[in-house]
Amino acid sequence: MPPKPLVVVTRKLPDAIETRMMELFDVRLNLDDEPMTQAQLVEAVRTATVLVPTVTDRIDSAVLSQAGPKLRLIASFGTGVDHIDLATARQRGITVTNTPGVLTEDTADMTMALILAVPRRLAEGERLIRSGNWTGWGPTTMLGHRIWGKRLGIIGMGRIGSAVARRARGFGLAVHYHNRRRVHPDLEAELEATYWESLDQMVARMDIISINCPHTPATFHLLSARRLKLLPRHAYIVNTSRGEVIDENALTRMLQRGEIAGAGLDVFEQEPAVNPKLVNLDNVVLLPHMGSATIEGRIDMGEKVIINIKTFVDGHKPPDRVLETMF
Ligand code: 8YV
Repeated sequence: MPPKPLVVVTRKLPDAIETRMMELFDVRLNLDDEPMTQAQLVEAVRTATVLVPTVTDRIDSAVLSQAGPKLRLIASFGTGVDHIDLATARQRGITVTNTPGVLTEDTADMTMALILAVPRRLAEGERLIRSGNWTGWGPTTMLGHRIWGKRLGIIGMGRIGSAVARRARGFGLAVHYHNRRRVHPDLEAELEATYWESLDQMVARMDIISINCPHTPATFHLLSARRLKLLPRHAYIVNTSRGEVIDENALTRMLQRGEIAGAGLDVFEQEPAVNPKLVNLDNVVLLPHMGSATIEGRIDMGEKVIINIKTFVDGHKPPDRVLETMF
């Protein structure tokens, strides 16, 4: 029997996934779940045939340039691939795969939860109870804003954006969107969605903005200080994609000054660091990057990773190959 390929997994994965990997491959697990240092990542790419990183690992050109000749596949555990230098991987003939599709519904649920939580002041209300300062119901206390009948502008109408739109319609939101390409007319009709070619034009007219596009060089600070200023003062922003899509400092300043009504953020520019000024604001709901954090989702992601590795080592094209041109 030929030797099994060495698969290095950078973080703790669900037990069922780790067990199946152990059956199939020669696996180096990270049972402590300590994120790897750059030196540990370099050691991993020098020795492994397959690397299984996550969003917390920076697989940049400095790491990849030290990869050994055995490294053939980076089977990332997650959908976003902005932590991997795809160009360098391609130059070195390393295949990159991800786990699309299986975290769509969970991430859309979390997006919807934030769309509800921020205007309805869910976290503030919860904090009030826990503080012991709640003095009882009042006709004008804890008033938020109605969701029903408002306009939602979705930036990035891919799988997750569409899943958010389906949920949003059930809550009486009018769906608007901006995307690199206009979606198929059938999908637009199903979602009764209004397409905006101009992002500037769209953001200036929305009540709520949801970021659902990937982070790429083209979407870095897509919501720049200039563009954020176009939003109406009563608007809310929700981000379950990547922190880098919004200029976080500019957003924080606007939230502090009341130039925008509020924000629901599951992702940040310098994770796990969160701007302390954001933490002190009442009109924000902050979550620790848990959009796809369900046990079912994590197992599905792990299954995809296994399928990608197995098909690759068996000499076939893995189903979830990532090409630079996709982003
Ligand atoms: C994952 C995510 O938890 O898949 C993604 O792109 O942002 C997250 O929901 C994480 O990336 C796992 O690596």
